[in-house]
Amino acid sequence: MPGRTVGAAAVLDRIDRGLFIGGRWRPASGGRTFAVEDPSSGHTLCEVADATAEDALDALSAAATAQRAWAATPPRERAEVLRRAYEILVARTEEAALLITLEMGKSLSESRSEVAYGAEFLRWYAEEAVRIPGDFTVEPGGSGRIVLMRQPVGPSLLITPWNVPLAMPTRKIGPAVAAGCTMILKPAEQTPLTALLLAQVLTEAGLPDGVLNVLTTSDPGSVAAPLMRDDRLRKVSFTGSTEVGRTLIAASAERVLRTSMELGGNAPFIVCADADVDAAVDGAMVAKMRNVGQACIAANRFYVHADVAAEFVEELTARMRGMVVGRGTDDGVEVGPLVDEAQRDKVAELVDDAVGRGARLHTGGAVPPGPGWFYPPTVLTGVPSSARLVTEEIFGPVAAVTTFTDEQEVLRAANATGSGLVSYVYSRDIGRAVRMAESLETGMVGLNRGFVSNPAAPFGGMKQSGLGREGGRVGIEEYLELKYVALDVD
Ligand code: TXE
Repeated sequence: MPGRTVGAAAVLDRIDRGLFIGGRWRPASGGRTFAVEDPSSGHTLCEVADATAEDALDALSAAATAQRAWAATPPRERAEVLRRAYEILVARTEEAALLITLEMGKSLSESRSEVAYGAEFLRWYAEEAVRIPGDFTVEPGGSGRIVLMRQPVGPSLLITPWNVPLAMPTRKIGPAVAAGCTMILKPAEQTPLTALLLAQVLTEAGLPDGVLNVLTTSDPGSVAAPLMRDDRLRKVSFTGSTEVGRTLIAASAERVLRTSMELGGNAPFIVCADADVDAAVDGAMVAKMRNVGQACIAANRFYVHADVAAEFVEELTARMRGMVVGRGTDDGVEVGPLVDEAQRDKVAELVDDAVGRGARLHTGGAVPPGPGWFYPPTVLTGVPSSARLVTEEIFGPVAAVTTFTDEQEVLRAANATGSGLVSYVYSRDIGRAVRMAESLETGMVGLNRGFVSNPAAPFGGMKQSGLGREGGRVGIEEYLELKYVALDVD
C-alpha cells in the first residue's frame, strides 16, 4: 500500500544512523556501514554505522567521563529523565512499532504491544530511582554502627538481542539509569534502528551527554572484547544465546567483571488431565506464537496428559492452521517472517530432524516459496525425546507435542534439560499446580497462564538460562554495589 511505503520511508528518515557517543552522532571510524534487512523481503532497508574497536573505546571513555556526575545527580532528576522518556516513547508508539516491524518482522500489533511493554520499564524504574534502600544497624555487641549504602556499579555494557529490540534495551536502560550507571548499548546487528530511536528518546528526555552511548556493529565480538578487557568497564548485562553468554562469562572471569545473563530457554508446557483444555490451548497460542515463537520464554516442549491429548492437539492444530501469515506491516497479519535466513533454516532443520525420527506432522512443516524468511505455524506429535525440537531452543512457530500419564514422569522430563527459564502448567487442581510449580527447575512458572512477563516481575532463569534478574524491585540491584561503613559512636 502506498501509504505504508511513505510511512516506512518517513520513519527510517527520522532515525540518526550514526554511532551515538558522548551525546553526539558520528560515523564509524573508518567510515564503514552495514545493511539492515527487511526480513519479509530480504531487501536492504538502510545502512547504519559499523563500529570498530576504536569506537568502542571512545564510547567507554565517554561513559567513564560521565559516570561521576551522573552518580551524583539527585535520584529525583534521574527519575524525571525516565518519566519524560516514557512519555516521549509512548507518544512515538506508532513510529517505534513500525520500526520494530520493519527490521525484525513481527506484526504491527505485536510491535505496538512491545512498545507499551518496553516503555513500562522506563516508568517502573522512574519510580524505583527514588526508593533505593539503605540500612542502619546497631552492632549487637557494642557501640558500633553499620551504615549500609547502595552505589551505582559504574559504566555498564548492555548487549541486547534482535527478538525484542525495544523492550530488551529498556529493561536494562531503565534500572541502569535509575541506579546512576552510565551505559554502552550494543544492539543486535539485525535490529540496530530501534536502539537508535531509543537514544533519540532519552536525549530528548534530558539524559546528559555520555550517560547512554550506542554502538551499532556487524562484528559484535571485536567491539565487546576490548570493552570487557578495560578496567573502566564495571558490568556486562547480556541477553542472547547461551553460547555467546558462556564466552562473555569466560571473558568476565579475567577481570571478575559483574555480569547479568539472560540466556536461552527450553520451556515445558504441561497440560494435566484435569486442565481446562480450551484455556490451555489459548495459553499455548500465546506461549508458543508470541513473537512467532522467537522468545526465550516460548513454550518449547508440550507435555499433554494422554486423556486430553487428542482434544488439545485437534484444537491447537485448528488454531495454528487458521493463523494469517504475511508481512508484519499488512493489516490482519498474525505471523510475520522469522528474523533472518539463518533462523528460518534452523527451524526448518529442527522440524525435518523430528519428522526423520518418526514425529507426525499435523499442520505446517514446509518452507513456503517466495521471498522473505517465512515459516508456517506447525504442529507435530509423537516427537521423541532425542529430537532436536526437544533438546534445543526452537525459536520458531513450531509446537512439538508428546504425551504423559504420570505427574512424576512429566516433572522428570520437564526438568531433564540444562535450561531453566520458565515453565507452564495447566491444571484445575490448585494443590497439584503449586506442587508442580515448586518442583519445576525454572526461574518463572505460568500457572494456567501462557504469559509471564511484566515490568513488575523479576524475570530470569535457573541453571544455564542465566544469572541475575531483570525487572521488578530487585532488577535495580543488578546495577548497584552494596557498601557498608562501620563506625563507633562513642
Ligand atoms: O544470538 P546471539 P543469535 C537464542 C535462540 C536463537 C539463538 C541464536 O535460540 O536461535 O540464540 O541467535 C551479540 N560478543 N537466542 O545468533 O549471537 C549479538 O550481536 C558480544 C535467545 O542471534 O547470542 C546480539 O546483540 N556480543 C535469546 C546478541 O549477542 C555478541 C535472544 C544476541 O545474539 C557476540 C536471541 C560476541 N562474541 C537469541 N556474538 C534470548 N535469551 O531471548 C554475538 N553477540
